Amino acid sequence: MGDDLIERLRAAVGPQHLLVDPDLRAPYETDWTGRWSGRARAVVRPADAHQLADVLRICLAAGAPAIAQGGNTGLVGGGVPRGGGSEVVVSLARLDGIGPVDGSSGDVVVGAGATLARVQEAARAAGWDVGVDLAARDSATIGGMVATNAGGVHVLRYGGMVEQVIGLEAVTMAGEVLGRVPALRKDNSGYHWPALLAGSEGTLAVVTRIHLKLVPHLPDRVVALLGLPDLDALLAVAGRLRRGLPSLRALEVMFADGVTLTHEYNRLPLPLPGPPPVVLLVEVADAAGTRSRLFDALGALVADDPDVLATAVADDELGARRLWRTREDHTEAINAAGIPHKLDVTLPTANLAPFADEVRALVTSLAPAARLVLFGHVGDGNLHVNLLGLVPDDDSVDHAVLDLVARLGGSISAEHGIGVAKRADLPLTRTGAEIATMRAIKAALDPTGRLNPGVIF
Ligand code: 2HG
Ligand code: ZN
Repeated sequence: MGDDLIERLRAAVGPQHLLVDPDLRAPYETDWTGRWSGRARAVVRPADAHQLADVLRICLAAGAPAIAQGGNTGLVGGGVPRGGGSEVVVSLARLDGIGPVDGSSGDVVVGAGATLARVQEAARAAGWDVGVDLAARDSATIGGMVATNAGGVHVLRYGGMVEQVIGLEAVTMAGEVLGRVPALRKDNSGYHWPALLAGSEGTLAVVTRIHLKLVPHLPDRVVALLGLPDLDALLAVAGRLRRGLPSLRALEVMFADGVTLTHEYNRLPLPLPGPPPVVLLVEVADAAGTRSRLFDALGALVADDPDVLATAVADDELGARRLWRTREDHTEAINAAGIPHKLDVTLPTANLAPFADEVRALVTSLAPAARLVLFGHVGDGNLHVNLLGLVPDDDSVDHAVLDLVARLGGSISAEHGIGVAKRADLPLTRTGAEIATMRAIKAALDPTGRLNPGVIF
């Protein structure tokens, strides 16, 4: 592997899209949290699937590992280099086309590098919306969201990313194209590429185009923050809201310490005094003209609930956005306080409250100086465990937390993936036979193991 690789990549994509200068490479070499970082041999930015196939073939011929990268908003180190300069980062940023929204079937074909926010904008302009939404929408790309099977804040209503994908096109390390776009709503002719590639974290093939199923745009929404005494009470209220509100779109949990940290960071006034020990964010959304009905329905369920200590409700868009800041600013507030260890876990609903109690005790006993911030998508049983004040390279607390998750019947990743952060923990929740089968699938698509090596396994 010599300069020949660089020259061939340069010829494939054009000189301005082959970045070798350290300053130009830098934004692609460190993840958003600052925890995962490495040196790339080069960053290459193909314009389309053909150039991408050339790039991958060139890397394969030179024996150079290739790492696909979207918006670089991943949280498990799966999209940045980790070696000492042998890997080529392949940025999908230029594959950012957005096709016309098909108003009759409610779908759209987008390039892997299109950001979620741009696709949302295009969909909403046509009366549709993307079923997945998340705080990193301005940077996160649809391709990256498929590769990680992203979740976000509307999973309880629309499912995760894989459920939005009608079909996709992807390129293997050998430069072969898999899948077709546009795809067919129904197609049982053999293995389903979206099911295989969603959540494969760039280890099997690089997604280039996605045919997305859209959902109706629901311009009227009401958002409420409910203060509660504890997680058991929150889960009881959440159950009543699920049953009573067909328009329910989000159920998010926060705790007093995280809410305080977030508001010290964003400097907005606390929406609920205290703040209360546990805060539930509720969003209901429906078609235009339903806002007051939504407001009344939510109000009727919450008003006399003996568990609810305090309420803040917004029935206008500005107010709704402001209440969401309490939840969505958590990630930035945590990062501003230090480089966190981030664990993203799911638990069976019955074990959410025991987990929340036990994880606090566990962290206190193992790392008394560490700061634990918990929040997440309680409607999906998904908690984000953020640990501040740990030594960056010491994963012992992380392993203990994930071990607790496994003992309580959970999963060590709900929506962020395994990346490099949790690969040592995969056997906690996957059997030897499962991991061997995953490795066999990997070997079938990428026999020499050059595509995003070291991720998942
Ligand atoms: C969210 O739910 C994201 O906001 C990020 O999944 C979670 O920062 C985190 O731990
Ligand atoms: Zn999340």
